Amino acid sequence: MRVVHFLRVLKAIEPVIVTLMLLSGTAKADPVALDSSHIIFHYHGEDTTSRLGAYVLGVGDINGDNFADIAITSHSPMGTYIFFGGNPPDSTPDYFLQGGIRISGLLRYTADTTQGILTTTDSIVYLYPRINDSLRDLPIDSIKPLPGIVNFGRYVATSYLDNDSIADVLITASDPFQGDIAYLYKDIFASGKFPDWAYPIIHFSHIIYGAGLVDYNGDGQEDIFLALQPYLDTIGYVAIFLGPNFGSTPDVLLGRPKELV
Ligand SMILES: [Ca+2]
Ligand SMILES: [Ca+2]
Ligand SMILES: [Ca+2]
Repeated sequence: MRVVHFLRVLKAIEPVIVTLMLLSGTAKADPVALDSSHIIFHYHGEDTTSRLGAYVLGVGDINGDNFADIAITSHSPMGTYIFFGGNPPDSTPDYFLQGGIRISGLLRYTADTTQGILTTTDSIVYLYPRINDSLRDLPIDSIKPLPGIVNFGRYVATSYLDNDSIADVLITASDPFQGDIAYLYKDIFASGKFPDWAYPIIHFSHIIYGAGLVDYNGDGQEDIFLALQPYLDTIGYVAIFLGPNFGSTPDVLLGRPKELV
């Protein structure tokens, strides 16, 4: 019987502590009603500089036991801890992977592997494959930015955008002379590793402060959203590019409600 019905991140309360809670089938999905007796997983970073939990993600079931597994990034040491879920979940890391900026969920990223996860560090996106219900300790491939581009992989979002069963990847980066850029790679580890789509910020008008893939208009096709914080421009908004054929300008701009300006 599967006891744990879902995994929920309660909070990353301090820079160096990550607390997770698991709700059983009899518990209500109301964080306000929970007390410390429900906290069954608690992990501290190595010290106050670890910045543990700047990014926390349920990455899917790596070890094939039907429990979702947990990824927690750390800046010191720079990398990502993976904890196998369970009842209770593992309280010591099962893996420590290079890449502590971002991590992706468990998807299929190449034609010759079943699944894997992506991590980012130092402007490189790494692929760790999942083979026989375990992760390889070393990445089998990586993507580096185009020449002159920095902060590659500050945001990474993945989904299946087309019908080839290979995940497609949205990655943000920065051009030091223009501003941030969003790239979309289809079949990221093939095709010469060049992006299939790009949206560059011009003249530092905005900073990309969030990026992801979501079916915004409910047509069954994933869409791209970019949260654009004002920089030299004075107006911030969320830009949405509707799939499956992404254009060079946003299809929808979600601005700040006028009554709040
Ligand atoms: Ca698992
Ligand atoms: Ca694809
Ligand atoms: Ca859509």
